[in-house]
Amino acid sequence: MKCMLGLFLVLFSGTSLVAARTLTINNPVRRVSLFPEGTSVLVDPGIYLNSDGGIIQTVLCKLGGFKSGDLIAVTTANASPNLSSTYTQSYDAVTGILSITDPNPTSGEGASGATWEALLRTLRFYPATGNLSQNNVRTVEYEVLESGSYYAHPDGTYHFYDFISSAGITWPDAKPAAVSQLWYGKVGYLGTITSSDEFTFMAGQAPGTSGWLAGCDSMSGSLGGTDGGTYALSAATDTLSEGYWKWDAGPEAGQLFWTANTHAAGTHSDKTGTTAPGRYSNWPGNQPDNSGEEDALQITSAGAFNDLPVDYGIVAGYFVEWGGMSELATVVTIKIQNRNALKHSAGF
Ligand SMILES: [Ca+2]
Ligand SMILES: [Ca+2]
Ligand SMILES: [Ca+2]
Repeated sequence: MKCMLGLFLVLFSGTSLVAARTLTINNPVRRVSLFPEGTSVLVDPGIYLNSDGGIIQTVLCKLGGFKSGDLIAVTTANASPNLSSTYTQSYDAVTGILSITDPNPTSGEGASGATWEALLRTLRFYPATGNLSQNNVRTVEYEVLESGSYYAHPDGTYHFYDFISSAGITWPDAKPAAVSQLWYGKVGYLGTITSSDEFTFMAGQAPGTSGWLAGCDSMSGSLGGTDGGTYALSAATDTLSEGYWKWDAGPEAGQLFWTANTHAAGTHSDKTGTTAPGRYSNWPGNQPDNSGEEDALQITSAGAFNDLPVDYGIVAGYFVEWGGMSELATVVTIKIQNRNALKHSAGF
């Protein structure tokens, strides 16, 4: 039986990418023969990886709509990427995800986008025997993960981070600015930190650089609880919420993470306090000090929490976070469709 497969390549590109490498499919529609059965095919021998962005650590190739026995893998049969001496690849036959990792991306060949591009051009699809004539669609979704840009959050989703340089930006301006930052179409928010691991990851986006986080102790709404409130710059609000530090963005919006032990209305000596149960803080011994009137949270250039005036004019920028994603960012989707099925497309 002669079998023919047509490859239909469909692009779903993101918008307003932040420091991200992107993949572009070379040929949106092409057809190849997979005869005889057992023949494999290069998914896209001309795939293009742009030269912008950070150092690539991992590329995930997710085979969707796959049948038991399907396989995707990279091979050096048609290219000679230097990465071949260092990369590892692992295919999960249950999820259909191929993970290709450079174990030493910062000093190895991972710094070269051309090397990764050459390797990805060798990605090959091996259809399961006996499934060529079935009316189904295979997809291959590429996800390029740059070193230090993503974090498997304890909430079970992936979170992405970046530091946006914006010298002198105030906290009230940084908060909406973070929302205007998109990661593959996902809306960002001013950074929130719920663990020491996340602090390390967040601060690692800009070592030695000061930047705003979403913490605030000038909140409207309920006091001291675990929810409610949002930033409000008014003397009355500040008096009531002084010393109660909450996150004012993201999934943690309204969560209390720190209460000053010496809190009292109008009292500003809140250097000693208590991290709320299950929350995280990273104040040094002399902070927060509410020196003058400080109601907004930063990571200092020394790598710790500090409270600052909301309109403090010499912070270098802000940390933005994208969270709650059930999957990693999608770069490209390729549909692999049985040619015969085109004649009966109502089934799709
Ligand atoms: Ca967070
Ligand atoms: Ca304060
Ligand atoms: Ca301070």
